[in-house]
Amino acid sequence: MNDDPRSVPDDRADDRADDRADDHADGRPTRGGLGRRAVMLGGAGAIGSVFLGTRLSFGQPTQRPTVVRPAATGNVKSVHLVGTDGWVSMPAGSPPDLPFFPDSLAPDGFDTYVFGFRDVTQMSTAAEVAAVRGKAQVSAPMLAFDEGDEVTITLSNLGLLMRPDLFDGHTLHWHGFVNAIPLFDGVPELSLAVPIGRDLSYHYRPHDAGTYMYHCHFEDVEHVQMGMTGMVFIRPAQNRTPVNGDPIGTKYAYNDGDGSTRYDREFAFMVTELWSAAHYRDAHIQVSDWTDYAPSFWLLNGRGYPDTIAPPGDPRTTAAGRLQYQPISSLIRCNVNETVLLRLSNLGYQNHAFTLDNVDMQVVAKDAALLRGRDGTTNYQVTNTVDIGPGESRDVLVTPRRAGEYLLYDRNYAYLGNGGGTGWGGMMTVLRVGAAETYGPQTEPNT
Ligand SMILES: [Cu+2]
Repeated sequence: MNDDPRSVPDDRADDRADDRADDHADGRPTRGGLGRRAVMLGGAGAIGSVFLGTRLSFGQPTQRPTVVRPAATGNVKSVHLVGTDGWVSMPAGSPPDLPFFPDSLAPDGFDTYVFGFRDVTQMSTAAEVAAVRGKAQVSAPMLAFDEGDEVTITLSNLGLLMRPDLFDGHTLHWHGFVNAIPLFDGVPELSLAVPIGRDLSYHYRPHDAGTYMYHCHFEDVEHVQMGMTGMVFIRPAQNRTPVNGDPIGTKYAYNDGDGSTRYDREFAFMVTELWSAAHYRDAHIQVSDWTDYAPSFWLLNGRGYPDTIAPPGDPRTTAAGRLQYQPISSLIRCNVNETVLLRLSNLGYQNHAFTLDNVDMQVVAKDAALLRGRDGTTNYQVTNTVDIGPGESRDVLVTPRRAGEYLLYDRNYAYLGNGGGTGWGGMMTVLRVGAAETYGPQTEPNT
């Protein structure tokens, strides 16, 4: 637990205040909080949706379409995340699948209930942080650090606005981090979780460059499916001491020693599926039998095609837009002959096989490990299909030699639709290759 002034106060006092407010003559809340008794007595449906609809409209979007900006002092970097619930939007035109989709409780512009994280690193008061309750984003804020950093990630649990009957904790599990001590590994059965109204700072010292992922490990099948998944990657020390005569500022995926993982631009993809029925049941106080898992949407960074190709700054992603809680773009842009690093992490429950039409893909690492033997033998694979299982990551280099648009998509056509509708959707995005110098140097991933 920490003394950070931004940490979240115990919300029991708020609940009592909410309860008093709920005693208003007409039984409706009179202040800016959804009273627990209002939900329990009045029914989550009507009050929850009316209230949430108003609250969402004045939200100050702080979600970045790219990596979180940590508070940094030298190599000490700190990030503050919260865990809560919220609402997101699947692609327009997805057919109804009643009663599950669209969810009847969803505020205007949204259709799917989620749990998720939000980045509140730049917020300065506890009130600002607490106001993020009920405004989770999917996928989770993207995190990037440098090898050798001292990393602190503070997680605050804001509770679930729609499910005040639940007292679920949240945790942060950095999947693939080799030497986390149990206290900071986020597996609640082996250590601890963050209860509602509390916060915990996780400490890491990343020594191994590569592409990882993070997720909540509390009731993990449910919380992972509900949206508490995100990318985290570590940039190699070699970026500070370029090899091969490369100039300062050259970027590499790994400490390869020979410059073979050099890239010009990077794009990261959180690969997940979304089962509408389970999300509906969580909003409507019902339970799911997870052995019935039957996803209805296939997502890259929380979006299905064509939402995947909405670029950063797209009107749909700004304050009033339906993608405001899915801020991370999956559109890939580069100039001809540039090398693009694709960081893929799968925290869905299905295997996926990605193909990129007409451009060779070179897999240089699997599960944050460079494909190089102890004897120095390089085992990079040039392929037209990259397989990636649940919990796995891949680092893939592509160097398109001709301008144009190329599709990156899952080869399983069943995963290229939205909710069983007609037309293309799902796990697909576009590699847009411009003529030389169409795009200026990339300053941040996924932009
Ligand atoms: Cu959780």
